[in-house]
Amino acid sequence: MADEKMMKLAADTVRLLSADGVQKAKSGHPGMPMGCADYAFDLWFKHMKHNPKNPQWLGRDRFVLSAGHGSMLLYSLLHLFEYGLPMEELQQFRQWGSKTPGHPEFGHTTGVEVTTGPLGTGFASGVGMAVAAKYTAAVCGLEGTGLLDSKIYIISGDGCMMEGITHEAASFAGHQKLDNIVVFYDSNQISIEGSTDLAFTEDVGKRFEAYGWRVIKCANANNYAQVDKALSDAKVSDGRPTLIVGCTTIGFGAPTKAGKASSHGEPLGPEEVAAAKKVFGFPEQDFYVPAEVRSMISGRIAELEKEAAAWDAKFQKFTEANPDKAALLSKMLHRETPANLLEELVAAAPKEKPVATRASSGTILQKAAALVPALYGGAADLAPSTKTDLKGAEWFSPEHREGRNFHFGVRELGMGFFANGMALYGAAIAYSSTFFVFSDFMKPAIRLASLQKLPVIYVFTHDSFFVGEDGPTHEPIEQLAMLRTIPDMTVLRPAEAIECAHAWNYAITAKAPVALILTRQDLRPLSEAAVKKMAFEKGAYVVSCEEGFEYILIGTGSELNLALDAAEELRKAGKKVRVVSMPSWELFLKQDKAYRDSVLPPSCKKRVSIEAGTTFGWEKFIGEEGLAIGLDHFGASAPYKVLAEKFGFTVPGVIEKIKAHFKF
Ligand SMILES: Cc1ncc(C[n+]2csc(CCOP(=O)(O)OP(=O)(O)O)c2C)c(N)n1
Ligand SMILES: [Mg+2]
Repeated sequence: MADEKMMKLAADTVRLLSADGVQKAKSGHPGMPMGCADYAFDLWFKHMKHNPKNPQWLGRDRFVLSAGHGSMLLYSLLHLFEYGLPMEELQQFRQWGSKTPGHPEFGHTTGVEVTTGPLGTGFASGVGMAVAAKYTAAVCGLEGTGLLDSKIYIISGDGCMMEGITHEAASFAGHQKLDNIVVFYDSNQISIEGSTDLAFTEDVGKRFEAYGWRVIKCANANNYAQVDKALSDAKVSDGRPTLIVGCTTIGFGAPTKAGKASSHGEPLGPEEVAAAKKVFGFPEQDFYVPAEVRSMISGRIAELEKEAAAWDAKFQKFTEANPDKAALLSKMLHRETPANLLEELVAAAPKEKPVATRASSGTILQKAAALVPALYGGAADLAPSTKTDLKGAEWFSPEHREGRNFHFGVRELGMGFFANGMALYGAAIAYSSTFFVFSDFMKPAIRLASLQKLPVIYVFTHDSFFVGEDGPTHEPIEQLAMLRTIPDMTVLRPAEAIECAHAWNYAITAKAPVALILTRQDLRPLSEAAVKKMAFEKGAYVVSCEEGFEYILIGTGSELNLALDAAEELRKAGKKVRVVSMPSWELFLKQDKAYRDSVLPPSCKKRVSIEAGTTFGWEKFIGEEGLAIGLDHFGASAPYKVLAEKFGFTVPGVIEKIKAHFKF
């Protein structure tokens, strides 16, 4: 292994590459990479299991840069460790089309395990990865084999520690004794506005001790021997997650800006960069990598490759000795689903009597879980209401890592990120559930799931004012619109049990985030004739129609029944009506114009949407002359039947609005 002098030279290379990258881009954050270079280089060189020749190697540890603004740190490491990120990419930092965007983006740059930037979110995603590593090892019989004992190495800054999300994630990780987590807290006591003393004075170490973490102090994390000792200690599990409180100097080595907020988020300036190079005895040349550093790292990469090859051989033996377990792991890793999943789920759906979609969802989920081993998840303390428990399955805990049900606790935001991390680890289609109104608490996680196109499923129940007595705090209004505005997110609001089976089928196979919006109140099943015509995957389809129809009523979820009943009433009044079920805007908008026009012919202007939520955005489907029936004010506390009357979500209420709007 390399000597201390070489380790220091390599760390200096990382910090100067980072400073150069930011300087060339004329934008970015040099301070954090310069401060963390010693720790990060030692981690990547000596401690972390990885294989640059095969970045997807299953046995690898995971590296999470929760302080995502320090992206040049990660890019410099990816470059030096030959992850296929050439020097030209470091020189194109933050430029259009480069592999080195401002913050690390999963799926964009090889070796980036998670998209980070919103502070604290990487930390929480890392906790999800740690869960997935434990769970996958346990269910696939790999516990204790050393084959799937990945550690999750996270770097967080002061900002991460200030964010509330870190509390939820650390609290959960401590409770679950996730000893495969090692967080380095880059305690440089600086953030954008200056010293952390301005706004943040708690003892973070004590806080984490209270969460049940082991806390290792590293008084000078710009010293090789000290960081190496901290890492060596951290790697040996004591049954708890580990926090290394590393005291660093932001902008370490910058002669006038080190230790100051001015090194946080802007280029150091050419003179300061040149002076820093002098400090470290580097030539003036930009993006300079000493030949001895290159060869030292190449040597290490070859060793890492050998270690991975040894793992492969061991894994091969395991596969031969345990074909069933190996097959299960493969199914999970590939997120395999049976070809007849939809038929199976439809068969499982309760059809005889009116049921709430949350209840049909619960029944369908049992079947789905039996057929799809990668599917697992839980609720934020609302499982009895969201119906997401898997019957007969254990609860995940330190004693039961094979537990397929998760008590995420009352931590919606944390839950959202844990699901992201589970999906990022691989081998998971992760679901999480809560009341729909609390999707607000999960928005940052949902957004990042969408940005990363992660296979996660949100089970959101109690989806409208029909919640009733709990009142306006618990009655979603604008949440549907909120979710529908997120790019790459699919929102499904099934109208009854069979649509719900289709929704689960879609969600499981989507390979991207999907929200299931489900009711608390019972919903009448569709007629057999309507079920035959069901085209759920197209986002909208005709449920009932008369020749020469003049009106189209569009219903989603619980309002499809209302649309059907109102149509009957209109027909009694001599009007010709078509009723459309529209469980998903996104899926409908993906259809070609011919299909869209066949469901909503442009010639028919008398269109009505009915949805128990804000009318925001419905113009897209009903046109300028159409009528959007919804709720553009908060709900109220009363039995839901009373609210339906008061808010006009009854057949007479709907008819009255239609008559007034279309003047007949
Ligand atoms: C959720 C969130 N809020 C605000 C920001 C903007 N921001 C980026 S870095 C930063 C300061 C972070 O301080 P620290 O973690 O100590 O980083 P350092 O200055 O030490 O590099 C802020 C506020 C962000 N990225 N994410
Ligand atoms: Mg800081």
